Amino acid sequence: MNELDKYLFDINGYMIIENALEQDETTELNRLIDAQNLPEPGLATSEARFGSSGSLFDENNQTAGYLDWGAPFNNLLDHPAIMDPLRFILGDGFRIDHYYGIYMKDGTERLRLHGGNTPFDPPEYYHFQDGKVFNGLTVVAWNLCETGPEVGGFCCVPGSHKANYPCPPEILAGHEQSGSVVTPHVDAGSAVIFTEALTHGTAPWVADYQRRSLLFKYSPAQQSWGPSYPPMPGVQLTDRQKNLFEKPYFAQRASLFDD
Ligand SMILES: O=C(O)CCC(=O)C(=O)O
Repeated sequence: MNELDKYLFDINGYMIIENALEQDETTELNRLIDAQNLPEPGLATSEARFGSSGSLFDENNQTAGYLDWGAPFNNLLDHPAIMDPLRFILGDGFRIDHYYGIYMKDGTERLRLHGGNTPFDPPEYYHFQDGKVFNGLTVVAWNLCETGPEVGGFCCVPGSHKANYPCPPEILAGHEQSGSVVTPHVDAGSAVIFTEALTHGTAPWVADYQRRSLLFKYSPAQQSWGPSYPPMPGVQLTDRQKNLFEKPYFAQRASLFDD
């Protein structure tokens, strides 16, 4: 994170890490998803999710989701391209809170705009103090295909993580037609990092290829968004990857970094 990256994240509430993955990494992730023979995505948001880390609200329904589908998924957990941005956004000791995939077919509906600084939502905040940013739940969305204004996908109201007024109904209703909502162009292999304090959602999908994104949601060390924690997958993990599965606590937490 150089000074420009910090400035832009502070004013926008999101950033794009361009071409974080090599093309063969994206191809392999897509191949592993194909191998699952998932049902066709539906037109409703509820039918456009896959591979989640179990139920957030049911302790007895905890599975490892797509992290059980092979090392390429687990390599994304602490991919070198995201670790410095996440340290800047969340501080050291952040943890994987939950994760799921999004797949959409031509015609899959939008997801309403949500998040935003006002009204205040305790686990989803953006705060600046003592020369540092502090954030709650933060998302790394790995794009396995191209998304953007022509086709749909992630959209947001840039800067709304600092909003002092609730998002007006004209913007909520108008969504991507409103001039305030941006659907950034994001290439396959790039990652969008955004604070959940940002007003964001999904623009409807209108492409002849399937949208695929892998959403990893991280919380700061001391916090959990949901009542359950994702289980460690049954594949070999590095020590640092294992640390990301630590339960929420702050005191004496191991660093995720060598320096
Ligand atoms: O389409 C996206 O990438 C945003 C999805 C989202 O905000 C959500 O699943 O809560």
